[in-house]
Amino acid sequence: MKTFSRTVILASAVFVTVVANAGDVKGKVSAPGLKSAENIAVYIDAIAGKKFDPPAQHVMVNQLNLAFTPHDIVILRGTTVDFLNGDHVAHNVFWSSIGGNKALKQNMMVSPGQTKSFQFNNLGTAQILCNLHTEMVGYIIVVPTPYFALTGSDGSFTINNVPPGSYNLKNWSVDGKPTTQAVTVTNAPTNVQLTVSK
Ligand SMILES: [Cu+2]
Repeated sequence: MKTFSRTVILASAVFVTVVANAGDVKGKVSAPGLKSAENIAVYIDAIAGKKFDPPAQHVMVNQLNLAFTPHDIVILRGTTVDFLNGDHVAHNVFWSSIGGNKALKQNMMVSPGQTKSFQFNNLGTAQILCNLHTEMVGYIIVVPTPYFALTGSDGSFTINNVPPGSYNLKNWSVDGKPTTQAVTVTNAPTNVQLTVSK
């Protein structure tokens, strides 16, 4: 019996080491009054004195079965998004603002099989729509650091590899009010609880 519990403890210790690394900011968003705690963007706000180069890696948003797939993405400012049309019908992808700035509106026709790319150099959220299919909607959330995550269906999230330091943790959701909370990241995994409401 003694040997058995020892084994269990050792096994759990190994498990924890594997899933939780130093620099991981893990947490859970509770979203009272919101439609869902899923697909809430959680990110570390701009860090004074730190600049992040536009990533070479593009992110793809497919237009598949008359839906933007994935429905929501969070990207570092400067990221290029490839809008692929995986359907057999044309789509007219557009957004009327980014972060509320209407000067950043964009409109592009994407033929079946075609990809149109766009580099997002401004912070804020773009609601992407299609002129031809009113049911199509998605969100692109452009943030100032590469330290971001989207919540899962239960509101949980993990932001990986955050360097030790003190930061402001922000969030964005379709129907909630964005909040800011301080977070201190050390060499141990950090746990945070967030509440987002209307
Ligand atoms: Cu469409």
